[in-house]
Amino acid sequence: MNKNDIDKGFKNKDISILSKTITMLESSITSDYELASFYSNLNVENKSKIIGVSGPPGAGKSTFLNSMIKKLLESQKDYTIAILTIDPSSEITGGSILGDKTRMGEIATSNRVFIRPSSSGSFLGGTASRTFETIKICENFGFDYIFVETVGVGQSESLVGSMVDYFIMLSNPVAGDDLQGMKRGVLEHIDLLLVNKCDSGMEQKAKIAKSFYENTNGFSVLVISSLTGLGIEQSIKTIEEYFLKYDFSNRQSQIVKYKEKYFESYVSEKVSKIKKSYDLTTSSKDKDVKIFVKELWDLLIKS
Ligand SMILES: Nc1nc2c(ncn2[C@@H]2O[C@H](COP(=O)(O)OP(=O)(O)OP(=O)(O)O)[C@@H](O)[C@H]2O)c(=O)[nH]1
Ligand SMILES: [Mg+2]
Repeated sequence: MNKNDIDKGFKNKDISILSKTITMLESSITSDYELASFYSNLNVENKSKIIGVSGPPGAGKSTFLNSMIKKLLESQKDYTIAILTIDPSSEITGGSILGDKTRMGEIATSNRVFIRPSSSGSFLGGTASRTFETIKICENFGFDYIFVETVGVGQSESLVGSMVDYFIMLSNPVAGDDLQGMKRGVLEHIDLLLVNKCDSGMEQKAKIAKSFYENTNGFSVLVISSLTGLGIEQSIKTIEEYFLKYDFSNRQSQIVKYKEKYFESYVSEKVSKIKKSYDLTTSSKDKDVKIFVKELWDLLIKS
């Protein structure tokens, strides 16, 4: 596939060409990667709404996306939607991705929906780097909405938070449980917290969780059930209201913020890797520090 094919495919909204372009982006063949990444660097005026959906494993992220997007497709007859699913704990297609597709069965067959697992590299920031480029390719392709589903595990989540316009966190209907384990870097990204599974006897607990979250943090909180549909329309309304006021010209500064975060986590991951091989109780001399920095430098240059 060459540049002409991709240009033509994007113009004709050919999903199979989009799919192949993302595969090229994930390829270890340099020329493939370079051609595909051209489309992630295009600076076109685009209005895709980019939304992160995160939360602990099993919180109901995929089920929520399924019921919310189903409603969105019904109400807006011309919307096109991309869903990227990331599982940082697994290589390319393992983990919960099979579960994600199954849970999104009702929308997966729509020709207005594109679902794509985002591949992971060996490095956490690497995962996010590919995901960022995939988002940009989807943006250039021209989707109205791009959703990024990510399992809530600290650092990668915070990186995803910095690359989206709106960040939704799903939580279980038990107050405090999920947020306690969450890093501060993640909390600052949350725009909307959804207490899911407010059904089958959990209604009271979910309401207590809602007021707990509302009082402790500054973001909006809704109780929902992705199974019964409770609160789904309200969720869509909240998201759409946000985008009515959203300044898309902020994108550039958002990209800079994401890149800062990416560099930081890239370096800090390398630092912790080397730190493990040092006995910090004994090595405190300048000489040791220099060796440490030299090893860090070598590691950064090599990767
Ligand atoms: N009772 C109830 N169960 C739900 C609801 N939403 C999801 N579930 C169930 O929770 C389980 C996990 O749902 P998923 O949508 O796969 O959750 P997830 O957060 O995408 O999971 P991972 O991608 O594996 O992290 C499934 O058995 C769902 O049927 C809900 O609103 N109410
Ligand atoms: Mg899922």
